[in-house]
Amino acid sequence: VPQALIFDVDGTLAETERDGHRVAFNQTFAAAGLSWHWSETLYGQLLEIPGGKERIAHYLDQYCPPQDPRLPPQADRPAWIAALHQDKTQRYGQIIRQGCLKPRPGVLRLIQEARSAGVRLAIATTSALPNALAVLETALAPDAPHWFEVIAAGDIVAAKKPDPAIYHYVLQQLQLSPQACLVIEDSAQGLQAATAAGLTTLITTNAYTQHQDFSAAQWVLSDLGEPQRPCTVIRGSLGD
Ligand code: XBP
Ligand code: MG
Repeated sequence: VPQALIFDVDGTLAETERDGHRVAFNQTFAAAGLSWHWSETLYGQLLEIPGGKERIAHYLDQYCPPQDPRLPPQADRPAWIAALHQDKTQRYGQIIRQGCLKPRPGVLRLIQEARSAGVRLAIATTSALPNALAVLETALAPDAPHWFEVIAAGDIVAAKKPDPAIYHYVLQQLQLSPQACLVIEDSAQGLQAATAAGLTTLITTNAYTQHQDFSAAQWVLSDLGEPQRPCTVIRGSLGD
């Protein structure tokens, strides 16, 4: 039994990308007078860049003409992107808090069992802190942020996943070795970050990540399962 569980947020605790983050980005772009629209398919590709600001910067680089006169000059772009992202965070919070976001199967059960067994809990997410809190409070419970000893989010470290920095940070805060912890993630970038920090990872896949390379994971499951609706084991043995 691990001493601590470290959870990713987006795609792991709840499905937040397609109808949450993606919609908030598009609302922000429209409000800023930009003709950008991130379709479900394009968003799947853009998800390879974790972090909202990083994703916008990547989109500008790869999909927009370099000398577009409607865009600010290169030197002003980091601040412009940060402002867009701040607006997106606001809108995402509204979408999540007004909606009826459900946790993924088995998430609440595992967290509750861990809490009653005295297993410590932490969060390691690329998303901004207000967004992570909105998901915890809406999908889990209003007091859920207090269940987690560490909530490491967004810019708390300089380099986002797949860099291991966020996991190093969580381990340092918990004062635990990687061997004492288990990570639950949904994406290859998250798995790469955790693995590089020496952590063992359980993957629950979703529509955006199911085709990714999870060979470094200890277990790959469709989800965490419920007693009435068991998960599908994609790789690994639950006896391990
Ligand atoms: C998911 C992400 C995030 C969100 C956007 O991170 O890649 O970038 O899509 O979040 P994780 P922000 O699965 O590690 O939680 O706009 O708040 O950056
Ligand atoms: Mg994720």
